[in-house]
Parts: sequence; C-alpha cells; structure tokens
Amino acid sequence: MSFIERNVMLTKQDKIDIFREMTMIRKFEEKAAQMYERGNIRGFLHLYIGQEAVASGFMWPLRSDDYVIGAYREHGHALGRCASPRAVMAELFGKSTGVSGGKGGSMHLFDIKRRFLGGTAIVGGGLPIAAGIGFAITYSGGDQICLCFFGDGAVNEGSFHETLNIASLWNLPILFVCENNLYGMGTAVERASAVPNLHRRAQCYSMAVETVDGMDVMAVYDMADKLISQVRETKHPIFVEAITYRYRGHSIADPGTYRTKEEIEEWRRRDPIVQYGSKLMDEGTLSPADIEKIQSDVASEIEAAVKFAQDSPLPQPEALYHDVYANAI
Ligand SMILES: Cc1ncc(C[n+]2csc(CCOP(=O)(O)OP(=O)(O)O)c2C)c(N)n1
Repeated sequence: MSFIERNVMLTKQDKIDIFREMTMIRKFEEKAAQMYERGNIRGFLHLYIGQEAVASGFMWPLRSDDYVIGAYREHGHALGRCASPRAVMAELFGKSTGVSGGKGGSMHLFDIKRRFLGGTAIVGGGLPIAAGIGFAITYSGGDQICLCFFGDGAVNEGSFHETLNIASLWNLPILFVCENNLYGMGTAVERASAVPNLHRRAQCYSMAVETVDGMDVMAVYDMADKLISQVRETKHPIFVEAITYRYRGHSIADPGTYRTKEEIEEWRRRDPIVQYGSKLMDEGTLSPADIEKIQSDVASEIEAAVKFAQDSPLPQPEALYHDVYANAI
C-alpha cells in the first residue's frame, strides 16, 4: 500500500500492490464477520465485500496530503488509505490501540496521520464535512483535494443537495464519489429515487459528472487519476457515480432477502478481485503461484491483526475526555 504521484504510469509493482490491497480489504472483512459472530466485535458491522475496486481505484492516485472522508461502510476506505490492519481490527474490537482509540468502532474509523477524516453513521453526514475540508483547503491556499465517499442513499438527503450547491458556488476542491451499490438497506435505488441515474441529480449543481464501472479497478483508477487532477487544477468539484454491488446484506444482521440468489450470482461473476487477478495473469504480471502467495501472506497479516486486537487493552474511562477538541487543519 503506497501513495504515488499523479500521471506516473502504474509500474508492475503498483499493479501487484493494488491487487494485494484489494485482497487485504476482502480478507479483512471476511475475518471481521467471523469475529463478529464470535462476539469479539459488538454494535453494527457493515461489510464492503464486492466494492473493493472503488476504494482501491479511487485512492491510489491521491497524494498523501489529500483528504478522504467515508461513510459508515468504510473499512475498505480506511485500509485503502493505508491505515494499518492491526489498528483497524483493534478499533472494531473497541480496543485502545484502534485507529480511534477504541471509542469509534466500525462506523467511526478516523486516522488523522493519513488524513482519513472518518466514517460517519449518519447517511449523508460526511458531505457537509467534506465541504468544510474543501473550504479549509481553499482558505489556506493549499492545492490538496478532498475525496468524499457516500452511498446511493445519501443522494436523497438534504445534506447532499446543500453540499453540492455550496461546493459548486464556492469552487471547493472536492471529488464526490457515490458508490451506487443499487440498494439503500433493503430498498432498491429505483424505488427510492425519482431519477435513478444518480449522476443526473448532481448535474444541476453545475459540475461535471461521470459514471464508472465500479467492478473494474483499472477503469476506476484511470477515471480517478483524471478527475483528481482536474479537481486539483480547476478547484471545482466533480461528481462521479461508481456502479458497484455489495454481496452481503446491508449489515451483518441483514439476511438480504430482498435480492434474488441469481442477482447476487450474476454480480459475483464480475468479482473485482477475480477479474483483476485474471487480467494480471493474462498480461504476465502475476502467476497463479504469486496469487496464492499474496493470499496467504495477507491471511497471516490478518491473523496477526486479530491477535494484536485480542491482546490490546480496553480504553481507560478517562479517555472519554481526550480528543474532544482538535486543532484546525
Ligand atoms: C440520516 C439517516 N437516515 C437513516 C439512517 C438509517 N440508515 C442507515 S444505513 C441506511 C441506508 C443507506 O444506504 P446507502 O447510502 O446507499 O449506503 P450503502 O449501504 O449502500 O453503502 C439507512 C437508511 C441513518 N443512519 N441516517
């Protein structure tokens, strides 16, 4: 996992690292589900399985001083932004060594060193925060951008419309990424949105809009590389809709009976990691043995993360009074 500068062609090692990162996100989540079932993780747990190409493809072209904000399905974003799997797992376990000191849990991952300014449990809640970050960048004369992830459900929230309006009016350097996984809890997009082509909802705020196949990591990377530099240069926001799919239910408690097995199978056939792995094998970047080795190395790293989380202490009661106020960015 690393940051690269824009317009640098992906090297062979970058491509391998992207594959490794997507594998890490997938296996980390599978392990988190298991840990939840064993009672090591409490509260809510929203899995990102199926959407890995969006997190990896969008974050790979970012600079280390750019900002990222997620929503509540944000384990993949935190890991893609280079947060350590140990610190993310410890956060899920509610331990003091977690990215948010064990006080946030699954929906409130936060890593200031990597400028990952959090998940948020409120649908659409990250958008106004992104506007604040964008304004702070502009006000301080910086050339960073803010990458803001949210789900299709957020497009029906007032905060979405207020944020896009002000971001366009004030020329805030934000790339809005809607991860359209076709459902908000159990409700299909076309049953919730009068205009189901969600990018059209953003068009009326006078900004460029794009759509991308969120199951194809290289398509996402190319789009992200282009749009991130465009936002950086023009200081004007852009909206992109990534069409993707979550294989699991809305949260771990949701059996997902509102979708047919056939529909899920259809999307699984386009699995972003399998597709990308085949492409890398076809072009000779990876062999089947390399893929197996990556998978087993990642599995060992995750086992170590679980052990670290298990062995870590719970936060002390006085931690309640820490991290209440922060310095301005
Ligand atoms: C303001 C607000 N309304 C309702 C909820 C309850 N809620 C939690 S998740 C969710 C669905 C959101 O779906 P989407 O934004 O598409 O994200 P996805 O689950 O697809 O990642 C809802 C309605 C909430 N957390 N916040």
